[in-house]
Amino acid sequence: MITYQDIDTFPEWTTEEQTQFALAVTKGLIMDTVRKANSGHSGGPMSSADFTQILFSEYLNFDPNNPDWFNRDRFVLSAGHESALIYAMLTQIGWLKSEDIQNFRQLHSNTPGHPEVEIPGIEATTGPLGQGFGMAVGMATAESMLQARLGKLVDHFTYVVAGDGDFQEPITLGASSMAGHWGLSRLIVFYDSNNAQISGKVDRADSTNYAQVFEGFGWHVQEIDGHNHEQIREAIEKAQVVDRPSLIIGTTIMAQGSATMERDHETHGAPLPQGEIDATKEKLGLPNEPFYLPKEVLTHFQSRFEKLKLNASEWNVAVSSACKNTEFKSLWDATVGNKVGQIDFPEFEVGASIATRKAFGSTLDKFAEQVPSIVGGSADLEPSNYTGNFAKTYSDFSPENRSGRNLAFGVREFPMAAAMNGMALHGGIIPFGGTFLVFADYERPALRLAAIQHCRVIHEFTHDSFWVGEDGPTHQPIEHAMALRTIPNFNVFRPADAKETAACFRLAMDQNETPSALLLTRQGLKVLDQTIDAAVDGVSKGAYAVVDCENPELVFLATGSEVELAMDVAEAMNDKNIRVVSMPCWEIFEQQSDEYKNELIPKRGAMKISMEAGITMGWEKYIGPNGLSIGIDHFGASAPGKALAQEFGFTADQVESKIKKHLENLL
Ligand SMILES: Cc1ncc(C[n+]2csc(CCOP(=O)(O)OP(=O)(O)O)c2C)c(N)n1
Ligand SMILES: [Mg+2]
Repeated sequence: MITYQDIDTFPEWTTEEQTQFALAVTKGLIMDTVRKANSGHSGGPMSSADFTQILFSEYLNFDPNNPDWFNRDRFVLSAGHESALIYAMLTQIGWLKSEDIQNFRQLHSNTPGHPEVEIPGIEATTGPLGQGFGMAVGMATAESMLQARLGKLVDHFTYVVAGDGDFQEPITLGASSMAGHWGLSRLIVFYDSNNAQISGKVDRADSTNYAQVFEGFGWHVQEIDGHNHEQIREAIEKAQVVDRPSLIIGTTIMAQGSATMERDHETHGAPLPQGEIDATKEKLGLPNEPFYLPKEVLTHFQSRFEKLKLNASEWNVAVSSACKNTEFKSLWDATVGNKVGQIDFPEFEVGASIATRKAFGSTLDKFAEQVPSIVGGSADLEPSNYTGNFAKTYSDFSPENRSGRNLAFGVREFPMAAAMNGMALHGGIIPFGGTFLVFADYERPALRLAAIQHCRVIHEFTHDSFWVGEDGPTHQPIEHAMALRTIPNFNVFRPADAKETAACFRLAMDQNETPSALLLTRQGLKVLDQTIDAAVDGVSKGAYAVVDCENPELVFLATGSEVELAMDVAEAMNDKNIRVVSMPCWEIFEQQSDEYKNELIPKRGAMKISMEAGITMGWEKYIGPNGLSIGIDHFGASAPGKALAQEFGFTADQVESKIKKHLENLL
């Protein structure tokens, strides 16, 4: 066996010998990284290492000088716990330094426990199993959509490494079904099938025939020995040319290469014992030296770099040349360049009764004409979400119609939300996705990951309260608005009328670092008597007065449909000095100056009353100890919306008497 002692003759070794040694070095790095942190995962990275090393050193297209190069292949480590593996790759590329991997899992290091998107070379934050897979489907979708519109300047693969846990998560199945339906032929997934997971052998929990399942989804499936390098290369090359998404199922061995712990599931989430590491290094022909990474291995790994750099610089020239055409340039700037300029708004007649979901549809139609990067669709609630006109105008994205801008997501809320994150991370696209607010719970893990990753995604959540009516308690959101507000870096908009809806949509497009949810009504709401500019101005402060007075005795804080209610109550109580505040977005309001916040909602001297058709928990923040919350702290019921409003105390009369009673009790 060739060992480190022969390193001087490294250039004379066969390519396979060089690859084998580089792989041994990678395994050494993985073991040392996890050992030094005394925390992390060793077994999985070692079983996925063959595929990943070959992919990175022989196939992956990137610009060594620029991790953000737009046309790079995307690589998503869906098995995020295998982070030590990707950090070993990034160290060999040169985007991470040896110090970085020695700081694994430490505060402010470039090598956190699970891959985080802020790190150069990391495409997506992964760790919640299955979501990396879902995001990769979104990236491959974005690539295909952009290529249809911009040509071969967008032309790359999306690779995934996924483990048993990813495949057991149902989101993977939903996302794969979408990918098969859309024929995403540039998506290539390696399944590290190592028959080990945290609690033991995989066959304790799973006997699925994934080859059959994925063939059923319309994928191209190959089954290989995941440690056989020739089979890996052949499988990648085959996967690159087939007309369907590809699954390469690699049968692998947990902790492959270790001295005595191969196949042991206990290696999943722990450093290998130092004695085992020493023995493994000896077995692999490595010196007993921590973080051993000889320059010969780096040179071997980087042997393609000149070619890769040339390729990227030729691409830059091709972009400049294509952009000489002004029409192309404006499309390029609007998509890849992420430029959203001045946009015209739809018009809404003051006093007309328009459901905010319908206003969303009109706004979408108007904006989509002017903003080519808007793409998206509904999780099979097209008529309810009012995205049908968009679908008709821009047609469904499909294998035959790559330039379609509508995504018929089907009833796949969680895969939809994860794919939207992938599209946003890919860039060039502003994705939107619609469903009922009550089903935001189905998407929640992806909403959270959108917020963590600073993704600009726009979620349209209609049927936003008990006002849904007859569909009953299963379809009536109660805790949802407040539950969404608990997610950090996540904007929850609940607009009061059609104009506010358009303004919220516009604002959401400018939130480059923050996901947005628009909570919209099924029922009609009166269009407020203000200009669109006033609505934009008001919404951009998060909260503003729609009925104002000086030195208010009562301040009503209302969102969405309850703004109209608040205005009716204020009119009925016109013997009092009342300010009505429409509060479409708490998060944006919180970003305003203290002066503005305290002026609009005085801390003292005025009684604050919140009105929102949702749980009251949370409103204490604004109403203070003596305030009153009009809300609903129990599930709804099946009946017409108006009957429910009566039943749940949401008529102006009932609210007025509650307020009066509250005032009396305080005296
Ligand atoms: C959604 C989700 N559930 C649970 C976990 C905790 N978890 C991390 S890895 C893992 C086991 C995964 O097994 P496998 O993919 O086979 O990884 P291997 O042990 O082969 O490295 C679990 C349950 C998680 N990260 N995400
Ligand atoms: Mg496994």
